[in-house]
Amino acid sequence: MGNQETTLKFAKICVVGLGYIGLPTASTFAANGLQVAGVDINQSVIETLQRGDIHIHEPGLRGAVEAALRSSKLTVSTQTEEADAFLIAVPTPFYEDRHGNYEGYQYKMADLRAVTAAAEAIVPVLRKGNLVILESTSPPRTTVDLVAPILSRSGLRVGEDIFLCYSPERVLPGQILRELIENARVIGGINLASAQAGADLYSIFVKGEIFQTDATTAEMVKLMENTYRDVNIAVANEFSQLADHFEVNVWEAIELANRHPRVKILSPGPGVGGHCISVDPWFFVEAAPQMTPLIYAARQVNDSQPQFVVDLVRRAAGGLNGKKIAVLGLAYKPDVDDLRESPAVAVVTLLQKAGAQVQAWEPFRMNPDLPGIHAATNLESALKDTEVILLLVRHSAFVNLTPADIASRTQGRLVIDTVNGWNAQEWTDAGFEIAQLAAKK
Ligand code: SAJ
Repeated sequence: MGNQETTLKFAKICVVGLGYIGLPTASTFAANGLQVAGVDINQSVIETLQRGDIHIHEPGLRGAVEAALRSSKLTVSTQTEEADAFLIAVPTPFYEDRHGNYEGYQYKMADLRAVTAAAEAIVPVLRKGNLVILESTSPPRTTVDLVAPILSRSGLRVGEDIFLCYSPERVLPGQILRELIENARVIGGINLASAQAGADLYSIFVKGEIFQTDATTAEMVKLMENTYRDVNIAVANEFSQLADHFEVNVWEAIELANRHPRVKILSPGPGVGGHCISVDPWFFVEAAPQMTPLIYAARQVNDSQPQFVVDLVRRAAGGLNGKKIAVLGLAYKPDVDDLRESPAVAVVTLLQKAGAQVQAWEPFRMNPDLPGIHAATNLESALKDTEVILLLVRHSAFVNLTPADIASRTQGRLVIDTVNGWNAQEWTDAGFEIAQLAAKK
């Protein structure tokens, strides 16, 4: 799409949804001189922010939000306000209690109620010349078929009186503040003028390249990125199941295969979690179940990894009933506090169902508030009286634990490493028995 001059000026923006994306985006715009109204329907999020605290863990975010609030460039409330531009960054999970069916296959369905509510909340304050940008990961055509019709209830012509874009966030949790600025950004407008308006807004702080396209392409780009990663992790996980079957150390095999100049196999593990990669591929499956057998199969493989880990533990420990197991890590991936769709949580649940007594230690979430899961308050209490030490998340703090650190805290001598966090030889030398995700037995 070509460039087009616009005279849009952005003095004030309103960011709807103050989660992992909305809050860093709001504070970054504020740091760049814009007046930012941050909106969240969750009163406790607003109260937390107003007392100078923060409800999510992301390196550097606390300081950025504090500075933005102190400068009064960022204000937070539960009410959507008039602004020059609106960013919608609300969750798009799937329904827990509703499934689609295609020829006997069950698939998950996108829950777009938060996007709908956010768009509806903007309608009463919308003015001519405004720009609205949807950032939430969404099924193809959501911007055109869902958001545009809602905004047109304002009486303003979408694409003429107001501009509308889809621009996916692509930042990696743990590096959000840096990637927001440095990553390339795709801006999909419902027409050329909208794409240009979106590019004008993001160019305020984005240093990466900005690409303009149409809204549905931008939606697909986002889903393709995460689906690509899911499928690639699935093949790594399937390799781990094969390696287990053939009694091969999967980590060694992957390292050797990756010496090939065009091969880059990702890491197997307890599964794929988080609110993106384990969710987004379903948006394609739901939109076209008859065209997505590969994407569907990848989801099945990744979702089967927690059970594979539980079977590994059962074999290594000689049964699960009554076994005392210390689980290290509940987060969905290393060095984040996010437990959404976490495979580690799925492993704990399955272990407990099989009769194991699990104490889980998650240093990034002291109070994980997971019904039925016993979370220890520190490493000592997790390890107390344990028989098995099960490493599920490659947190830096866990990788740095030595055999001596564990030996001094427990009598347990069976270590199970599902993420290649520890050097097996070191643990064996220190008198531990170590089982790895797919290794020689
Ligand atoms: N995982 C593996 N093996 C690997 C890599 C990851 O098992 O080799 C697991 C992780 O442990 C985790 C899950 O996959 O459970 C997803 O982790 P991730 O680091 O791959 O991705 P996310 O979900 O934290 O962030 C992704 C990113 N997308 C891509 O890399 C294509 C990020 O850039 C997106 O912004 C984000 O999704 C999003 O919000 O969509």
